[in-house]
Amino acid sequence: MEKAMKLIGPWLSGFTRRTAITMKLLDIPFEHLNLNAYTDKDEVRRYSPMGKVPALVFDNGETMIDSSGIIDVLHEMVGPEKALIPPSGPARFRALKLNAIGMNIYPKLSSLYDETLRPKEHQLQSVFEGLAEQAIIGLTLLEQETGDGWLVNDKFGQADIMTAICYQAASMFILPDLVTAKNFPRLAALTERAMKIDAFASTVPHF
Ligand SMILES: N[C@@H](CCC(=O)N[C@@H](CS)C(=O)NCC(=O)O)C(=O)O
Repeated sequence: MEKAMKLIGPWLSGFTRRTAITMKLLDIPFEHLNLNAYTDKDEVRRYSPMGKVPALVFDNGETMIDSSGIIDVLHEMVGPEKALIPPSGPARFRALKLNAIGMNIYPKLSSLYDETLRPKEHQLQSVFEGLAEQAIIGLTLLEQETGDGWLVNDKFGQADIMTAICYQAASMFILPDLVTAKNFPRLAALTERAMKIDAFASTVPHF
């Protein structure tokens, strides 16, 4: 029997989550190891020596970290027809451009969370505000690019996945007062559409 790949990381990590959603949509079976980079450090390092998640252990035993590289390999495995990003041209450009905005919003949300872990006397309001401002600018850019369907070629793909992951993390957990359906109606609607897709809905973290 072929050995299933192992995906290491929790759904609370948006990068792990996008990798899992991709694997589910591409029908690539995997075993999920729900290990947290911070609270399960030693176990994570057995697979991912730097302690980063996601890490994917391929069926040949090799391990890769970083969701972008992993997803690139997964897309190559299934071929351009099934890949969740257009193979070339303006549609690919748009997908990469919008996905990159999401990929740069998410670390701001993670840093905002990390700031809350500091003792109050070591927290800086200016740091909170700076990070929140950058996240909001990114979400505003995505809101402006969102219509009634999916973001690229009206096919659910990588840009939609990262956009909806960012909107959920911001609205449900990190910036619930600022990131609301009232302020970002198109992102809220896009996320609602994504929630109808099992691969997406089945990976919502317990915020
Ligand atoms: N660019 C990486 C980012 C991965 C990342 O930062 N993961 C976080 C969890 S969301 C992590 O591993 N944190 C632990 C650490 O940096 O030590 C990717 O796309 O996979």
